[in-house]
Amino acid sequence: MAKKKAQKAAAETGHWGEGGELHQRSKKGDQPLTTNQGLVVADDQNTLSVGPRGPQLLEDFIMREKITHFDHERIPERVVHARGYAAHGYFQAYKSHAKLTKAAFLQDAETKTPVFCRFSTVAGSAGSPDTARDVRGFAVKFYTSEGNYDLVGNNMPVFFIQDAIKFPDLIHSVKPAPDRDFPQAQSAHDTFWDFVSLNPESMHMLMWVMSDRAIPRSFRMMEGFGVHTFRMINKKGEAQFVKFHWRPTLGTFSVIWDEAMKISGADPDFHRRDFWNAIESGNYPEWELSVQVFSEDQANEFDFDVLDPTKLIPEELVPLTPLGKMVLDRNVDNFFSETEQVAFCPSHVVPGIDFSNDPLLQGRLFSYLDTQLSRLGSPNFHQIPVNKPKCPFANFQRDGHMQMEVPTGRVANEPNSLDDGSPREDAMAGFNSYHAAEAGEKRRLRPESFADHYSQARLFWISMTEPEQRHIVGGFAFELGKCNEAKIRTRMLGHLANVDQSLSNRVAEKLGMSGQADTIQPRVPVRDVQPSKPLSQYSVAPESLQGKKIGLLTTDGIDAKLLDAIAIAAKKEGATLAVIAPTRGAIHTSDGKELATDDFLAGAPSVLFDCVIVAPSAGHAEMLAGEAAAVNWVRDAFAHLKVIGFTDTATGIFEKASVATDADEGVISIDSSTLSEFIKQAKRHRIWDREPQLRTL
Ligand code: HDE
Repeated sequence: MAKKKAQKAAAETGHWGEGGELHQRSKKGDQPLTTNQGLVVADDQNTLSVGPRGPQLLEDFIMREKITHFDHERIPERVVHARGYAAHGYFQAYKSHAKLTKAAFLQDAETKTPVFCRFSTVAGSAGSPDTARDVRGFAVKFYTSEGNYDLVGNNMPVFFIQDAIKFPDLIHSVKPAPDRDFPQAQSAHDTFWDFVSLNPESMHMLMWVMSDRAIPRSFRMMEGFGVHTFRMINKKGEAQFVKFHWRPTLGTFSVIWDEAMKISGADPDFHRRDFWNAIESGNYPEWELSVQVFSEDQANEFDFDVLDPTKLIPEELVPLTPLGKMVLDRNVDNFFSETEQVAFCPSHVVPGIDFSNDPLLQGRLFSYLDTQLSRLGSPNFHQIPVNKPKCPFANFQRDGHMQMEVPTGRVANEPNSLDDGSPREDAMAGFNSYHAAEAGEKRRLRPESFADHYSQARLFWISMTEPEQRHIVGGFAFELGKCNEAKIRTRMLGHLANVDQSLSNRVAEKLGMSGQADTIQPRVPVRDVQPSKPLSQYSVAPESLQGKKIGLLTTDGIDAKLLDAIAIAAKKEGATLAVIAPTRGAIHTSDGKELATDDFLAGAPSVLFDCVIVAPSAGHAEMLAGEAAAVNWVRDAFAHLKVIGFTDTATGIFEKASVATDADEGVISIDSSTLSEFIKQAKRHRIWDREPQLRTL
């Protein structure tokens, strides 16, 4: 009996080996630890050796299997978009879109199509920080009843180049230089700006990349775009051109550049943590999918070419038609199996959706399958669960590395007369390419209709609010300031002058290079353009705290009433509250209750929050004011244009931070009964008017 008891205790708490190592043993009925062959492992702590201090034996197949598998854990990261994060969810159409397309997943409002959606940065490696200045990938795999449809887009509606043949050059220019292997995850260096300044077609995209769009607040607060013109085809065979748009329900928001750089250090996982936590807490991110629908005749009337991926279609010209909603409601079970192994491909289409002749898109139709063959190591990667269609699929493709299926029967060809059960063609339900009439000489020739590189860059610039323009100027000045070659800076200033003279002048001034812009002759005259409001994220941003994070810096003895009031207000607004104290252990409220903290001061600077409150107890206010991290909390929050609430006890910290407690409407004295003004201001996201006083250059 005593022996049995001792055994039970050992199984639960572990058993200490001769050398003081812990052996945890499986309990009866539990899955024991096994090798990959199913052999139960008796000891996972010690390699087989000759005596306890003797040489180890090659015979130890258990140790060798484990180490061998570990040695091969890594696969090549994606050559672009290596850093990414994904989740499962569903897409549901609002109604039937049968007039537009015969795609099954858009025929009614009842069908819920499972999706897998991956967001990414482009330039950085898999371990690079989330808040680098970059384009974000926005790739969605729809597991439809007619096969997988992949909409592999970005968070910007245009691209750097017009022809796929330039993609390797573009990417080589932005990636770390081949000799020194830096800088990581940055476009702020000579090779990138040398390349783009020699490719004026990049100008429109550069405006987007230097804007706030390149430093999103959250994946949940990003727009998505299909970029290229695609076709939708209905049952009658009628085709229309479309451009795809994803709009986040929460609105489109960004951080400030100085903040983005600091977040990179404070929390390199800022976006993935935000995304994971939102889904875990049931705040499922949502996007509306819309299309701009236009005919070929309409397209011929536009003063830009819809096949040119450096051009967008202003919504004033073609408004959005909403199709349905995507909700992401389930985090992955395993990052590698799902997020890393997912293979998106623009050529994964379904009947009712087809391509256009956009030369960038045509190149992409080749690249993805090709790169995935080497990344995933086998032509059978479609059998990996995340890639596998959820509808039946069957063909005569056979064998290859890592064949997971066991195809039966002796026939692996068609036509055949030996197996009546063989999969066969279906001329009606099958995919039929749109019967576009094509003719022309076989040549390498860029269309003349692609030659206007500045008008839409200008359209973007004049559509921005003043703060957004300031940030674009700051973005260019920062990036060009990191270029050592003066000729690259003067060349870029010349291009910017073609976009807008004041833009060029302002960037030149910030660089200390006024009057030094090169003269660059546009290939075709720059057109007169009218502003397009939806291009500006802050002209249309909702005033809301939904999905945002309030940081509360406090100490032991925090006013319990105030804490309650903040927690209630945060909940009502759909925001998250994070309690930050000087140390990580629990603190006590003024009424003696224990309060768990969410993080500690040194590990949670104010850059991690959308708006902040500083509320130390009277007894600890002086101590907090003596902490540089607390002073920086206020200084940074102010510099990042955040709304700051404070209690009387916090004024010492403000003095040290040289932030006036009556600086502007975004610095607000609060107590438990006067929170509403703080909430009202915080809903504005940032106090834009504060910026010119803080950053003159
Ligand atoms: Fe990609 N792109 N791309 N791209 N792309 C890849 O495929 C490529 C382009 C985009 O989360 C690669 O599996 C070429 C535009 C996203 O897994 C590769 C060209 C747009 C993702 C590739 C482009 C994109 C990729 C690398 C120029 C927006 C990540 C790994 C013709 C419309 C998908 C992989 C994910 C990934 C090639 C340009 C979006 C090498 C040749 C334009 C979101 O195949």
